[in-house]
Amino acid sequence: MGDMSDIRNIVILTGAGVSAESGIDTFRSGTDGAPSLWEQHRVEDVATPEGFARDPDLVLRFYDMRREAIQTKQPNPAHHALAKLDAEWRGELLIVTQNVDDLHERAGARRVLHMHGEHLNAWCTTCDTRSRWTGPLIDRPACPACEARALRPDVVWFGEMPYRMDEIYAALRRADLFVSIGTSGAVYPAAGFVRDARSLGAKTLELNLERSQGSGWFDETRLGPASNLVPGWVD
Ligand code: BJW
Repeated sequence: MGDMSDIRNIVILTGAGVSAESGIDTFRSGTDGAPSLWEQHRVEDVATPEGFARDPDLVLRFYDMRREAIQTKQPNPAHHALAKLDAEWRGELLIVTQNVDDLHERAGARRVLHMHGEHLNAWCTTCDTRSRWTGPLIDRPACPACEARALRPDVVWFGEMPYRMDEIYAALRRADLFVSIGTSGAVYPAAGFVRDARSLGAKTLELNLERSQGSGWFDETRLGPASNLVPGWVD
């Protein structure tokens, strides 16, 4: 993917691997996609509506803890390189991130779409309002709009529809290049974007620490840490 002269529109998909070197844990490790554990719970058990219904305190504690941790982390060279590309690229560009952290934005990227939601937002399940989330959700703060004590993290759990899919597919249809960075290819629909992009005529490039479940679908896969590979690709 060295020659970019015939590329005008780019879609970049990022996953937990792009934030790993900022000190934020990934969800799975290795090519078998084995889940990491949080207090003996699989992420698949805490990141579901059923898990929330079963034990809301456990799930709220998990998100309160992660939100607090993320605020102490800083963007790494991969986020900065993507922000630079975003600032300089004159064609269409969309960074579709599965991450709920705000490290792309804190690095200065503007064209970012959070398909799995954002840690900084709470969602009122009573009146459907999204608000910036301040104190811990475990304390059941009131919704600023309707005052119900029914806030949950504004993130997409298994079985829920990821956000802004129409915009994502519209961008994939126009893309000349699809780049996937630091994602295991274990979670759909994001894991299917490479096939969608390919069948729509885009070139496809994967940047990942190790081969992923989707590697076979890419025109090219480069292996290494994102903090090294992404600046190398952008420059
Ligand atoms: C580095 C690195 C470094 C590390 N440098 N790289 C059977 C078949 C197909 C689908 C399904 C199925 N059964 C159920 C489904 C659907 C389900 C699904 O996919 N399940 C799978 C488990 C099979 N999906 C859903 O339910 C989704 N909704 C849905 O499908 O709705 C219907 C629909 C259909 C069609 C169109 C539209 C809609 C919703 C999925 C929601 C996922 N939510 C989570 C939690 C978000 C909130 C939170 O953060 O807590 O999203 S789960 C978790 O996984 C999180 C992530 O965004 C997501 C992906 O993880 P990611 O980013 O890939 O991280 P890891 O840890 O898996 O991988 C890290 C990678 O980085 C690795 O490859 C490392 O090598 C690499 N790496 N260090 C570079 N330094």
